[in-house]
Amino acid sequence: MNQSLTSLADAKAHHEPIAFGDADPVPFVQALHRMVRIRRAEERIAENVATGVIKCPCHLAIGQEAAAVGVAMHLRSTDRAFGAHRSHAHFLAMGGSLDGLFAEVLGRDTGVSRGMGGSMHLAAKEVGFYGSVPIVGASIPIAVGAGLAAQMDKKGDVGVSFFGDGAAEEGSFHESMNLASVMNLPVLFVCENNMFASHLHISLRQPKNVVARYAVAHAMPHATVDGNDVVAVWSALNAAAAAWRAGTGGPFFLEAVTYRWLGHVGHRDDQDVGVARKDDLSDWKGRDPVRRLAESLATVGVLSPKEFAAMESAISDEVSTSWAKALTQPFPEPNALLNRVWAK
Ligand SMILES: Cc1ncc(C[n+]2csc(CCOP(=O)(O)OP(=O)(O)O)c2C)c(N)n1
Repeated sequence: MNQSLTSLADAKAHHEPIAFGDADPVPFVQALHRMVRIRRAEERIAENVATGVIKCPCHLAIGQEAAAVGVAMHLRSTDRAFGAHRSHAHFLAMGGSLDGLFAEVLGRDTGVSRGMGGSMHLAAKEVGFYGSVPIVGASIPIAVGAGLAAQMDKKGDVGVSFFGDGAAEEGSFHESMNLASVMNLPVLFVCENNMFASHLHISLRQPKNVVARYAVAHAMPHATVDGNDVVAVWSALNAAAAAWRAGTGGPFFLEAVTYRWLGHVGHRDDQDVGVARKDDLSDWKGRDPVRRLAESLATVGVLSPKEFAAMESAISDEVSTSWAKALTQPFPEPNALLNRVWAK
């Protein structure tokens, strides 16, 4: 395989609108809706981290929306997906409740983890998002267990793990890849390669910037795509998803090359903590997954700029209403701290 990301890692490349190829553009209107909803929700969270209204650490995925949404377009509520510390986008892409997310980051009792987990402990089992685990690499083996369960249940479901390039440096990642491969488990490994682990660029941590080389080592089918191109992300999974649903699918490794617009944690852009960010950030903003998709949909005559503006405005209203509601929600009772330590 090509051991370098070449133009996929180039901030100045891939600014053009997205090509649909053989894909029907119509379902991507819904994809755009989900991506804008994630962006607006995270912008609202960022503002409230900045003012101190939100007290928990929040890792934002602004700029990475296409990877989450392109994968989620293939998923169904009986699948079991797992995320990590940066999972607002996965949760919302799969259809998790905006009210539940906002209440959770505000520590309220109606949050998806009853206000006990904050930004990094999200779950929405009703849509197949089983939980996010902020210990880097920790949820990857859990997704493999979900893949084993799916294989035994024979209903064509898949276990899914979302993680970053930094997580590929954990032992659990390699053990998980090996087991999924040896047992031919239906597991989707989604590496969002944003090229940073906290503040360290991949060029300072790894001999190569392609994470999919580990899929080669584990004899696993794989694809490395522009993670800011939702059609590319979706297309890369078509064959694997068909095989899972037919009950014949094994593991697949998807590397979505992307970039986060904000820093590792919080609302700042962290340009001062890495030379690459200072040089790259404005160009990566030009590779905006939302703008590129909106332009493509306009070009093929499926969503006009006016309709897109109306979509954005309706989403902004929904986000404002949901945020205002979350602020009125009660905090948990203090004794809940003890009552919820063990599951009964
Ligand atoms: C086992 C473990 N080590 C270190 C940390 C601290 N930590 C949190 S996120 C992170 C970087 C993760 O990078 P990556 O997996 O690429 O995800 P990204 O933040 O880029 O989305 C680190 C080192 C942790 N949470 N867990």
